[in-house]
Amino acid sequence: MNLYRRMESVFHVAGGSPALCMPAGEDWSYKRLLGATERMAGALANLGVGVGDRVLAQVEKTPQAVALYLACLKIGAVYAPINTAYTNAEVAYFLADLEPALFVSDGRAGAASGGVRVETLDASGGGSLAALAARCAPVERTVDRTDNDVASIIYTSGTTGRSKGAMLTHGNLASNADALLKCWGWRPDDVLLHALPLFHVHGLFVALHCALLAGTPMLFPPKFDLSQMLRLLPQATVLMGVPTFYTRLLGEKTFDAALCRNMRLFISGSAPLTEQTFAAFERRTGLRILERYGMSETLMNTSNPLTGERVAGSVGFPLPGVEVRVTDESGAPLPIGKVGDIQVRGPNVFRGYWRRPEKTRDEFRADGFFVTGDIGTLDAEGRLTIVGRAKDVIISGGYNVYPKEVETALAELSGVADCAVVGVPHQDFGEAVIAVVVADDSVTQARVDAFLRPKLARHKQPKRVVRVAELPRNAMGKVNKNALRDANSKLFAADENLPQVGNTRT
Ligand code: MLC
Ligand code: AMP
Repeated sequence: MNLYRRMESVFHVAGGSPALCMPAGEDWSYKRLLGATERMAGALANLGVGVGDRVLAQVEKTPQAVALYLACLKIGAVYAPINTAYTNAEVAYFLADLEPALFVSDGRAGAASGGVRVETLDASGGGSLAALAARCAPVERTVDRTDNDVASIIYTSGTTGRSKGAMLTHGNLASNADALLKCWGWRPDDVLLHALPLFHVHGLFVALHCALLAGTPMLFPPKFDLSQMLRLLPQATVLMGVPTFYTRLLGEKTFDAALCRNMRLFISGSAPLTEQTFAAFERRTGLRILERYGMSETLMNTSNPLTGERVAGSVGFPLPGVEVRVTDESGAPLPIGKVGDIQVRGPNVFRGYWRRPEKTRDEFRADGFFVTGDIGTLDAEGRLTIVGRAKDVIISGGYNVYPKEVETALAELSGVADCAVVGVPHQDFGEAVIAVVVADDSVTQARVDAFLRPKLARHKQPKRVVRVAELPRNAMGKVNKNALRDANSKLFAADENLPQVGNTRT
């Protein structure tokens, strides 16, 4: 059924109790969120957006943005959020690929819409769409949808460096939320500290859905801000974050067990949590971070247990209804303890890539298992440990960066003869993007920064440019990226401005 139908029945019951608690503004009750969603649905209908139409959204994290997402679910439209850091050049690609009926922009200057209708929703929750919603009659009717109907398209890049839209259905979203509510023992008195962005599955589906389907409050800062987090933590019972959240908290001397007095669950995902961070966090707070594993195409796959041993370095057991196997290159399942491709099957697995049937076929096995591109191993108890990635992707602070995309952009800079982009260890972001270039003296860090700024979002831009005489290549002519990673593995080791997790003690 339409996922929003379930949510609205929860909202009616929750009524005047808080839904979104704004650190710098008025709190939103469930009743207010329900009303805002109905008016936003009115605005979308007024603009001619209907069942199956795509809505591309590049909007800041506000209650109005939540109402926009919920309104899309309600009227059967397909919500496609993209990172607010994307440049206008990057946005042009999404507009062309998605062909949305509407583009909701944060109102930045210079964005060309390629003929698509544009409305704005800005960081204060204002803008032309908000103004229209205030004028429109609320729409009460929630459209019928089946489990198989697409609710959202989440863009995720492939090894080719071009983003593909992963089509997630109402059934994918609902089943995954149900599994998480159960596994994480969601309680009526839970208060979620929601500090993630709203344009990825972690913040939009995992975090938001748990709270909305339980009718519990969220503390809703616009982004992760360390001092604000320290102020909000004592009011919260659950935090979901990427590992950078935890290393930053540990880097703060005043972060201690007393601030976590009401916390029952710290959840980490989207990138590997190091055993060092896991151990340092337990020493400081007495609490063990619960690590789980997911991706845009599959939502959440595995989780460490709520009760029972949470093992550092492991991402835990398959969620209820989810099957996980580890195979060799031919697709044959491997025995316990062997390292191979992680494949996933279940109600959480997406329907396919938007307008890319061949790519969809390539990534599924005949028996319905999806090839994640991650490499791992299962132990005798059924716990999964991720040991690496087959896909050429860098995960920086929880954001995926595709080297090919950065290399293609950088190759256009005059003076660059050859280049390779890799991720190297970084205390704050886990991995940092660096570019290794064969180039003349004109190719400085400053010139690379200035050249890439209008082309690529900030997190994709190399934090260091390293010049070499030539790139190491194998007999096939392919760049040996492992050699580049090894040679540059200590590049950020001496950065004293970064939180040193291992050294912090209370
Ligand atoms: C910001 N910057 C980054 C960055 N985020 N650089 C590399 N990697 C990142 N992730 C840039 C900024 O633009 C800035 O550039 C500089 O780095 C320092 O900025 P900051 O103020 O320290 O960054 P901040 O705003 O605090 O952001 C850091 C962060 C944020 C970790 C809080 O990146 C974040 O919220 N990440 C979460 C991503 C996420 O939700 N992932 C889920 C994907 S879903 P300058 O100009 O100052 O040099 C998924 C599936 C699953 O993976 O399993 O969940
Ligand atoms: P995305 O494509 O942005 O959804 O990112 C998904 C990828 O993030 C996965 O394929 C993994 O490589 C990685 N990932 C997510 N959770 C974890 C985790 N707990 N440990 C290691 N990697 C993770």
